[in-house]
Amino acid sequence: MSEHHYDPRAIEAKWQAVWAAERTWEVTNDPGGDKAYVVEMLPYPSGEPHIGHMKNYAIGDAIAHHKRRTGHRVLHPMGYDSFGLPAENNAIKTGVHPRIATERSIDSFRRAFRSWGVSIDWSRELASHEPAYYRWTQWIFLKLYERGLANRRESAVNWCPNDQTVLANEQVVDGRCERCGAEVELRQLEQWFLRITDYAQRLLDDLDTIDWPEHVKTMQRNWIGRSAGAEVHFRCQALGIDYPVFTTRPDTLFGATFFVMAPEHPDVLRLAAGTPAEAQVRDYVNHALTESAQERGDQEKTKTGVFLGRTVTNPVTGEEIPMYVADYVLMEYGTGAIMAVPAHDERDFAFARAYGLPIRQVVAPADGSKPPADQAYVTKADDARLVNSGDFDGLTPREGFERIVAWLEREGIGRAAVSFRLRDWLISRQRYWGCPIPIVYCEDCGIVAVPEDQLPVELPEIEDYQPRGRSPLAAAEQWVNTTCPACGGPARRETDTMDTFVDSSWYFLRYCDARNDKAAWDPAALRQWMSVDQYIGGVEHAILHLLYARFFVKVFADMGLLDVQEPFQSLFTQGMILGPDGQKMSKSRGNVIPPTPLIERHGADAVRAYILNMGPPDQDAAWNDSALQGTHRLLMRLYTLGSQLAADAGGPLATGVAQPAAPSGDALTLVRKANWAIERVSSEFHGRFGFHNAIAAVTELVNELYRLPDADPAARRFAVATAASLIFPFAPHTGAEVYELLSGQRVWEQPWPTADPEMLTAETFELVCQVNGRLRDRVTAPSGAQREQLEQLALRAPGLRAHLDGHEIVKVVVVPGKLVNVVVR
Ligand code: ANZ
Ligand code: ZN
Repeated sequence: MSEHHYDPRAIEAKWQAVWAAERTWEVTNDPGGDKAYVVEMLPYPSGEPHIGHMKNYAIGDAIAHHKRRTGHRVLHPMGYDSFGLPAENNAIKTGVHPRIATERSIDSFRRAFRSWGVSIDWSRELASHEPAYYRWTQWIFLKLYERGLANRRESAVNWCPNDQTVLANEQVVDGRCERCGAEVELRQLEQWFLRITDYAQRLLDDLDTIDWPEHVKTMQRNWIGRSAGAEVHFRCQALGIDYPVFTTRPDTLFGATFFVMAPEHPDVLRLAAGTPAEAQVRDYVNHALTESAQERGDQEKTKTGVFLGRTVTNPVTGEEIPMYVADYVLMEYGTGAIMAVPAHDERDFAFARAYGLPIRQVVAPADGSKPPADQAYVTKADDARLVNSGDFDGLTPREGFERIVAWLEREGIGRAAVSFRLRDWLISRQRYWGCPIPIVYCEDCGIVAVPEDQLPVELPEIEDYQPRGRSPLAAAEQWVNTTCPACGGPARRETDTMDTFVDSSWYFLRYCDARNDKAAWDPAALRQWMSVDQYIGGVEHAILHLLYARFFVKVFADMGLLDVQEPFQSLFTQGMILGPDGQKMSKSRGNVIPPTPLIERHGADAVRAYILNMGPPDQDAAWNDSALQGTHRLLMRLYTLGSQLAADAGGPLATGVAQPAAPSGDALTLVRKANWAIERVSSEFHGRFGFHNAIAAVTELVNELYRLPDADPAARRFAVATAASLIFPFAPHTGAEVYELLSGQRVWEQPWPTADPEMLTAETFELVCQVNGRLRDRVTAPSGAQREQLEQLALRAPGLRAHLDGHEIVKVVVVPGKLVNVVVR
């Protein structure tokens, strides 16, 4: 068979050249037809792409190909998330400018994607570090600023001492920097925030409108963290000030025996001023400010705090209750102050125990039993009742909640309220390699936005990237010193740059109109393509990127720049490829599988198809070299079949590769198998993308072709062409080659095959149909058919009609797999 040698290098180079020369995968924005917008999360270009990238793009590419061949105009673009810390840290180490290193890496990504045969519309390629892109990132910032959605304010922020920059809450994992693992410190700094909290409710509600994995939605819901409760005002008579608290348990208001403020609460020092507690409070606050949010939130931690020397009035009992400052109350949640109900809240209970404060039970089991005395009784179920709560005694906690909130509202000292865990998005970074924030500081005018026609504010060239507690840009005096766009006086540029998550929150919009140099996009282009029909990426972006992108889209919708509310209608999160040892791939474990040598050996098609063949693509799976060889063998066998058949026929036939009419014998078996495969493969594109099942179906079809070498050639050609057509989304070069060998046609220009229903039943037999024991007809019946189905088939057989009409059926005898005898009178 050597003349039919499968040479993936030659085949892949051939088709890649065709696709590049003909720009096969480019689409215009001209309206018409059904659209499908397929996007894989854009890569961060660092070094070379790894095998995980290959999985991401293999999945997306298969979907894009299938969409094209089912009649859609498909937009399948590519870009690079090319600002960011790794390139800058590399620059500090090696002196290579981040732009040089990044662009080098982009080159190798681009080369890789071409050599993998990914069907990308290259005319829309973008990179977020290019001024032509970040000019619009800056424009977006200005739009948010105009709408009051971007603001600069001082607050306690997460500081990574290693990366020397602030981090968003989302970038702190278990108290550590998501990137480098260093323990995060709290610092009081002036930073830029985007008011994503204004959109909390919509971000929550609209999760119900999108087709995303349930666990990703759950992560977003938890991150947004909506709590329904009440705001209640507690008056400090001495200062004549009302302090609101947020509580989820207004039903426990009669049990509030003390009051606690967060150390950052702006009134803490004022309250303590002039009391004997003043010095101690000051020390406590200073200490608390150095603790991480992680430490402070720790349930197990011994509770500490200091009496503020003041009291507030519990509005329902009229009692004066002491005010404390304690670090277990966080400034960023609710109002930064709480009513403490030690009998029913664990943290308050621990604090009351430690400081000898009264614990008053106001909720009790309905059956009169006593809850354990050494812990808080936290239940709010209907089998509990309010006690020690005046007129509200005897109500369930749920009823108590409603009635007490209604009472507070009537009295004007409280109201129903909702709190979100979600915080505003901190976007300023004290680093060089990012998008400059288009703001200047003027001595006279204060904060001034750079006018739109002066964008982009380009990143200046600098020599020294070392951050020293401020952005390296601060040292670029030439650049920093500028004139105020408002008054023309001296001004200084903002030296912080934007978090790279800002860049990646809108790139899928830019793809729709990537070469527009008059605007970030033309809304008409977005009307063409948005929302993304299928988004594919790693589950590690479940919160950050996906939440930020949703926020941006909602803001743009409010600005009339976009007609949809959600960026990604369907989301698919792929699992990881693990090393051969079943462990996460890492340099230190030495279990990394680099794609390039594998592709040189087996071809890109084999590697792509193998990756999809590893199992359900949303699951993690370990690398297995012999399974890769198995997939390679499948492609080889398919190619061999195709080239043999083509050689036998002396080249592509005018008769083509259509399904032969009325096949029988082995030909029928093959035609049936091919139709079965069409059905199997097609169904995986509508389900959970179980492409391993699809490839298994093609494998079975190929096996059948080898088992029946003498079947009629027309049926063989049909079956092989079908296999090529079906494998094309997963192994595009080989699919295209085999299809062309047999038909002279381009497989991607052919519609996706549809199964012939006649050919979908597995095996059949001839059912003998009798009336009163005499043969009247024979009909084809499915082998596995049950009694009722056989009876129906026989009663409908044309040959029986005349013998049944006008007669009474006495009984029907069925011998499954053989005959039906109808007894009439
Ligand atoms: C009184 C009470 C009684 C509470 C009770 C709970 C149980 P979630 O569910 O997470 O929204 N709280 C409010 N603001 C806080 C802050 N800034 N720092 C720390 N704790 C704060 O939690 C809401 C509850 O957490 C609120 O309801 C409040 O304590 C506390 F039996 O108020 B509760
Ligand atoms: Zn000015």
